[in-house]
Order: sequence, then C-alpha cells, then structure tokens
Amino acid sequence: MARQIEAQPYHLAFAPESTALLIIDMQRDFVEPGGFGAMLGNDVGKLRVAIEPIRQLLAAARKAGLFILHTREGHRPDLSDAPPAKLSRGGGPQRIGDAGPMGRILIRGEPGHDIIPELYPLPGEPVIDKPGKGSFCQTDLELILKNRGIRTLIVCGVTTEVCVHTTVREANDRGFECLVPSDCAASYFPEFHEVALRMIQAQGGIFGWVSDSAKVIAALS
Ligand code: C5J
Repeated sequence: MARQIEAQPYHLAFAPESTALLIIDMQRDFVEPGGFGAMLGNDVGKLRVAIEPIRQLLAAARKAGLFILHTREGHRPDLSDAPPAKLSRGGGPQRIGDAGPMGRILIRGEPGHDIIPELYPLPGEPVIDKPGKGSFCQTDLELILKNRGIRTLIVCGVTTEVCVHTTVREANDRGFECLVPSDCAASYFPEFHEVALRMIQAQGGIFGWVSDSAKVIAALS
C-alpha cells in the first residue's frame, strides 16, 4: 500500500513492504570514549544525540514490519581487509587494530566493534560487516536488499557526512530511493551534518530526501 513521508525537497511515496530501515555503524567504537572516533580526536558525545531518535524510529519500524538492517565498520583481526592507506590515517599515537579500553580498535569481535545496547539488533535483522565507509563496498547488502524487493531506504546512523552519506550515494546510484531523518544521523562536526543533509536534498533531491523521525514515525503509524 502506497504511503507518503513528509520530506524535503518533496514528499516521498513509499510502500512498507518495499522499504527498509538501514542503521549505519551505531557501534561503541564511534559513540563511546576510547574507541575509533575518540582515537581520531573527536568528541564522541556529539554523536549520542542521534541515539534516542533512532531508538524511537527503530521501535516504530519494527512495529510496522519494515525490514531492518544494521551495519558495522570494522576489520578482520589480521587486518588483511584493511587498506594500508586507511591504517596509516589519523596521525595520533593509536591506530586501527591497537588495543584500547574496548578491545582492539575497529576490529570485528571486539567489544568496541559491537552495536550499542540501545539499538541492538534483534535475531533475524541482518548485520552487514563492512570494511569501508560505504555499506555496499565489499558487502552482500545489495544482494540482500534486491532479494527482498526493497526499493526505499530510510538511512540512519553515524556519521552523517562519512558513512551515512557514502551509503546514500552508493544506494542512489544503484536505484534505491533514500531518505535520511535529520535527527537520526549525527556528526562530530555539526556543521558537516547540516551541509551533508542539504547536499542530499539539493537540486530536486540529487541523492534523496531528508525528513525527521517524527514525520517518518507518523507515516509508519
Ligand atoms: C567514520 C563512519 N566516520 N561510520 N565512519 O569513519 O562514519
């Protein structure tokens, strides 16, 4: 059944059965002290504003029967899937793979790599482990979405201008319609968050649509 979400630059028509909620990298490594985000010199508190709006949207999406997926950025323990150019970034004393208070930084299976308890996946909700910023790069996400008949993505998570934006761009080029609820994404740099959202909806929605959690929840109810 077709419905509409009030959004910018104009409403988005969607059908719940072909719509997925995709939650990007809500991992301890990004939103808690001592992880990858902090290692890069960021104030992780800036990302935590998105947790409660995502939690509410996730609950509404589960109730509405939407297909829900989560992603995690991270690497194999032997770092064989981490490009040297990524490993050398940061400039600080710590690198990806080094030991931190939540285990080895950005390494699969370590406590810091896991999704935060507030947004923890339920059994049956796919978790896509990705080595890069985009969720389609070197993952089976596209296959899973196509097999399920998904055409519309509601994309949440962190950070707005990095993994959320990269994923929206990748998805847009693959023919998916993407909507980002503005309060369900966050950045270590609030000005980047604002501009990233403007970039998505500019030029008639060059990459997709922007709305907020209240409007999406209203459309799902
Ligand atoms: C970053 C991400 N910012 N999940 N990753 O390195 O946005």
